[in-house]
Amino acid sequence: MIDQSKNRTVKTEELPSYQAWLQYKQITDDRLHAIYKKWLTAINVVTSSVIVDSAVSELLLGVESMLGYKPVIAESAEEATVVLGTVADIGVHYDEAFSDLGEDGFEIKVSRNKSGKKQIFLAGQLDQGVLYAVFNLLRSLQMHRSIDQLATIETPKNQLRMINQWDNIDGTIERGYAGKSIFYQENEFRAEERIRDYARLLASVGINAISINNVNVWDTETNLITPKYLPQVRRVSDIFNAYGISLFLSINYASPITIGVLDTADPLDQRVKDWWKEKATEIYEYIPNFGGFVVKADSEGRPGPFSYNRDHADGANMLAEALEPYNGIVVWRCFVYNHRQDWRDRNTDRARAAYDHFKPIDGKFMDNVILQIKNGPMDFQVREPISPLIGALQKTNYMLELQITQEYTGQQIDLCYLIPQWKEILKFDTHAEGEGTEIKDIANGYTFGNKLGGIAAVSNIGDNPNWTGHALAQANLYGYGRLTWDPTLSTEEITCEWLNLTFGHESDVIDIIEEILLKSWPAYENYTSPLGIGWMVNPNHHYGPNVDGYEYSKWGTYHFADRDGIGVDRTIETGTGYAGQYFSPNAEIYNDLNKCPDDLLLFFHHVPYSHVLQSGKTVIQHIYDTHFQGVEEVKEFIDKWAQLEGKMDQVIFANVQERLQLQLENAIEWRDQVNTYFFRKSGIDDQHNRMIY
Ligand code: GCV
Repeated sequence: MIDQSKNRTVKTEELPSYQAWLQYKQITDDRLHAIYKKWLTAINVVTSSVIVDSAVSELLLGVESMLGYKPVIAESAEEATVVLGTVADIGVHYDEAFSDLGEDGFEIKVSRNKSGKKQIFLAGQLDQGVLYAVFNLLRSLQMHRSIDQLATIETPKNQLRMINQWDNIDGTIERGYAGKSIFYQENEFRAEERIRDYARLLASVGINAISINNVNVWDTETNLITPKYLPQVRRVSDIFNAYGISLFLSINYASPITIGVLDTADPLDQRVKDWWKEKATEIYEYIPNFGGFVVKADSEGRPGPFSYNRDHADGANMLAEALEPYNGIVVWRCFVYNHRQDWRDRNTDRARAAYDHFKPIDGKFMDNVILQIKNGPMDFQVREPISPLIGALQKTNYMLELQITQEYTGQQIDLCYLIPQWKEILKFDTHAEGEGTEIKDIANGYTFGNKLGGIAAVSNIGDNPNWTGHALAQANLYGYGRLTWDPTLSTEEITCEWLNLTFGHESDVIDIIEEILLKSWPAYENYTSPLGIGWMVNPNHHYGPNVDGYEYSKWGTYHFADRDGIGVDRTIETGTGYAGQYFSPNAEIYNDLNKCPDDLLLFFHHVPYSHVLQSGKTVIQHIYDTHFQGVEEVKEFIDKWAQLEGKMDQVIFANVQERLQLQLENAIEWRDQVNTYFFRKSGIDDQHNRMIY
């Protein structure tokens, strides 16, 4: 890209859209600049480690970029205005006491020492806490907070704060909408600089674990755990470790056959156990800090223990035993269902599958296994109920899985800000231990006293210069990290932070973007599939409408629309019984046609088009109204965005403007196909006589 004013090519790394929320914009307010400058002149580093080195270089970079000078590294306490290190190391040099911070926690203290000197202490319980303290301080400065507001004590609410890359080693990304992989190209690893910048972005929002390859582990990727690739995996691991992030690999459950010499992957076969033990030893020789394995087994055609009539506890424990001596963990996914269903079969219900498979083996998993459960029982739809398995498992470690990449929510062509959706998920009351047993407290292991807990999410980045394809989709990655750190943060707080860090502080800019972001999930829901039924997308790539696209397929995702009505009967009495997998009173609410919330009605009930919703509208009129409304909302986004021209970075402006036009085309297609389909099926007119084809 040519910067006309400087008459030179601007490097990708210099683009604000590349720097994302780590732009460290210059502070132009003289008063604020002067205050910050007094406090940030000399840094005394009392802990020496790779992670603390990252913290120091980030602090120097941030201060220089925001305030225009580089603080000096002070040799002594006397000169220092900032003291940075672990609680223990600070204790050796200073007479300061810190709170009990927990493993990844930190404290920022602002004080004057005995001689009246101003000092900021950035103290971590461990090294990674120091890094989090630095990022927290830098965020506060970018938010233009006063010195009084800098002091804070934070401990992350989730132990595992994980990102799953679905990158293939040929450079493609399964469900990736932002270019190619930053990790791989044509079966080799790519340059490391961009990976480091990704590590910085992730660490800045508190992520502490990453799996770097697709959970569908194809033949070449199976070799990532062999000496052919382990040295390169080690290099990537070192980059992430320097930012407090441990590296995991997705493995092929059938590895002993695919890359070993065995004819079985039976988890109870001693040869298989030994193979994995030797493999673990080899991996840890290369990568002593290796995090562990992520496993998709018996799912969508991937191999698993079912082939040997073993259950998933047998499979997971066999791997866990191999990793245990090295403190490695097994992340075992619960996305297990029959993907070869006969659409004529009305008894099999994909929504039931995770609970049916895993509830009976609750308590059989080793301590270093953690199950990973998708937020909904189907697959990351714009709206679906919470997986009933969360709360039902009470003697097993498990964590929540979210999808940042927008597979079913507009593929980063359409805008869909997902933080409000995730907030609803985290706040959902399962009633597993009576009223107030929210997902956020179950996922982190607190409710049932689990040893491990946390949240994982599928990443939305690629090698697009702006990381996420749609520049505003960066907000989903940012918000995911922040929510994983602290699920009690409100949508408003997270949105405000991201906007200030990315766009600065002009309220006429910020207010417009905030409004668009907050309206985008409801708008997307309005013009796509109604009332919780989901799907209706084009098969395979999942973008754009195709009402019957999956109706006669094997994937178990049906809407059962006929001339009289639509929806899946999942009630206890006449349906698949899925509603009964919830605790009371959720089970009764979902099961009861009159109590079930409108937005999930068609997920739980098959109803006539004339059924009157709690909103007072009929189902068919709701379908027409929301689809017309959704398109109007996208038009509003376009008008609002146009007001921002010249008020922000031109590259970001143009990117979003272009995507919004594409979104409008998509929304119109959804509106017209869905409305026409249901008008033709039902023969019922729109009360407002709008154009339906
Ligand atoms: C990685 C859905 C997606 C698949 C994905 C799978 C999973 O089916 O369409 O691309 O595979 O979920 O989560 O394993």
